[in-house]
Order: sequence, then C-alpha cells, then structure tokens
Amino acid sequence: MTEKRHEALGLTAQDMQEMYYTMLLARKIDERMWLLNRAGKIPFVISCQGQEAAQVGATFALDRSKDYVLPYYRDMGVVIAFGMTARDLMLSAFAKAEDPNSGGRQMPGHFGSKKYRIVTGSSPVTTQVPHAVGIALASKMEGKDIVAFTSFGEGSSNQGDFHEGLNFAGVHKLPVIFFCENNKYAISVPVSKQIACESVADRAGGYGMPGVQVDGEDPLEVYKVVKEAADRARRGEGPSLIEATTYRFTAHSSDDDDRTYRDPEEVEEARKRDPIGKFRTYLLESGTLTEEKVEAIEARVRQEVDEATEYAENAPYADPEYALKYVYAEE
Ligand SMILES: Cc1ncc(C[n+]2csc(CCOP(=O)(O)OP(=O)(O)O)c2C)c(N)n1
Ligand SMILES: [Mg+2]
Repeated sequence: MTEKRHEALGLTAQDMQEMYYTMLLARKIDERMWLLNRAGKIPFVISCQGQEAAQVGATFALDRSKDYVLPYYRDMGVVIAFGMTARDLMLSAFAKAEDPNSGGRQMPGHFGSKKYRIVTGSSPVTTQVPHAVGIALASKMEGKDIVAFTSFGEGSSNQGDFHEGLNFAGVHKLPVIFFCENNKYAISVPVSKQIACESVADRAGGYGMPGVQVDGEDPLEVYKVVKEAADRARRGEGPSLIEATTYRFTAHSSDDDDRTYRDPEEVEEARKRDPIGKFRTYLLESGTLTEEKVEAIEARVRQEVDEATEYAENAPYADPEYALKYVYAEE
C-alpha cells in the first residue's frame, strides 16, 4: 500500500476529500465551459486545466478564514477553495446580472469577491502583484495576522509589476506569497524564449527572499512549500517566491489555436500525467478514500455543474443601463 504522505503534513482524510472535490469541480466546470463556448452559448473561456493541483494545493495551505488571494485568470481552483461556487462561476461565464464577480461586466476569469477576500484583477497581466504587496503592507502596519497570496503565469514574471512588487516586499519583509504557475507558454511563446535564467524561482535571490521550484502536478508537494511560506510570513520573516511547474492542457483561450505553435503530441504526453488522475490514484492506493467515496464525489461534482449551467443559462441579463454604473459620477 502507498504511504499516506498527507498525514506527515498534518492533513486528514477529510482534507484529502475536499482537495479532490475542489480540483475536480474546477476541471469539470472548465470542461463544460468549452462545450458551451463551442455551442455558441458563452463568449469566452480561459482554462485552469492542468493547473488545478497547483492551485488547490497552494490555497489549502492558507488560512481560508482570513487570508487574501489575488488570483489570475486561470485560478478557478483558487477561487473555489476560497468559497466561490459552480453557480457563481457559470453566472460569470454567461455574463448574467447575478454574477457575483462583476454582474456580468468583466470578462470571465476576472474573479472578485469581497465576501471571500478575492481581490479582482485587471486585464493587463501582473497588476495583481503590487496590489498583493499593498495588502501585505497594510497587514503589517495594522499588526494583523493576514497573508496575501498572489498568483500569475511565468510570462507575467517579465512584467515590471512583478519586479517592483517583489523588490518592495523583500525590502519591507511583507507577509506575501508570490506564486508562479509555470505552464511553459505565454500564449504562443515557449518558456525558453521568455526567460534567460534557469527558473522563475531563481529570480527570488535578487529580491532577498527564498525562491522554491515545486512539482505543480502534486498538490501535496505544493501544499508543503506554500505552508512553509505562509508560516514564514506570519512569523514576520517576509515574502517567498514559489514556482509551480505545470502544463496548460488547452489552447491559451477559446480564441486561440495552439496547433500553430506546439506539437499535439506534447499535449498528449502532458495529459497522460494528469494531476487529478494521479491524485485519485494516490487516494485509492493509499487507502485514504474508498472507491465508493471517490465515485460519490464525482457524482456530486457532475450534479453541481449541471445545476449551475441550467441556473446560469436561464438567469436574466442586467439592464443595458447597468453598463454605465460605476463609470460616470451619479447625481
Ligand atoms: C500587460 C499585458 N501584456 C500582454 C497581455 C496579453 N496577454 C494576455 S495573457 C498573456 C500571456 C501570459 O502568459 P503567462 O503569464 O505565462 O500566463 P498563462 O496564460 O500562460 O497562464 C498575454 C501576453 C496582457 N493581457 N497584458
Ligand atoms: Mg504561462
């Protein structure tokens, strides 16, 4: 029998069940969104597929009752872990009035919720990084035990915002975790043409913080390093940079054709190592969850995705005048 690695990390079978549910829900919502997009029912999809283990492993290591997350567009696993439901996400995909992210005003993937402490991002990539540093600065100045977690792609680690944010956080020893989801591409540009150093994690040294590269296809490994970073941040020892190595299963978005710049065989190879499939195998082989339990989780996910789709498809759109709200000063 496989060793129960999660126990050494202080995680229970209940935690494992929740992790599997969260990863699977993100994947199944995403898959459904592609079908809806190809059927002409929703305008745009930008996927988490392949990155769920990194996202869920990381967020389970935070304090989900008080920490702040500043995710990027692929982070369906992050926002579900912080409280968002399948219905919330489908309402956003259909751009309906009831979408709690923005009332259907923002593109899908621009997650935001005051209630869940999910800070909305902008379409220019990496703007969330200095915002996270600001939240960490406020946490330190007000003496609060709050960690800010922000995520971004490896391509985004070339933006000025990344370097400015890490530098300031390093100098002031702020409680922030910089989490890079390296999925090997920035749209059509492979990682070899994005950065000249060995890894994104290497960049941490320039800003006086630890930099760790971790297997982003293993949620337990990711949990471990993010937990260490969160503990460090809470002890007042400052920020950390973590690079989770992943692979993007889908095209960049529903408007991209990835066959023009990567070999479909490369994608097939990555899909064979599907992090969700590997985690399922771990749960069964280690005797953590029974076959029946795993199937019950899968049935629950299917039902939630069906219900969310039906609800969101039938929900009303906002009134056209709502497009002007928050744009112009009101009398
Ligand atoms: C400042 C800025 N430049 C360019 C773009 C267009 N753009 C959107 S996503 C993206 C690729 C980002 O790649 P990466 O950071 O690796 O994230 P990934 O999509 O691979 O997860 C680009 C260039 C943008 N949104 N903002
Ligand atoms: Mg990328």
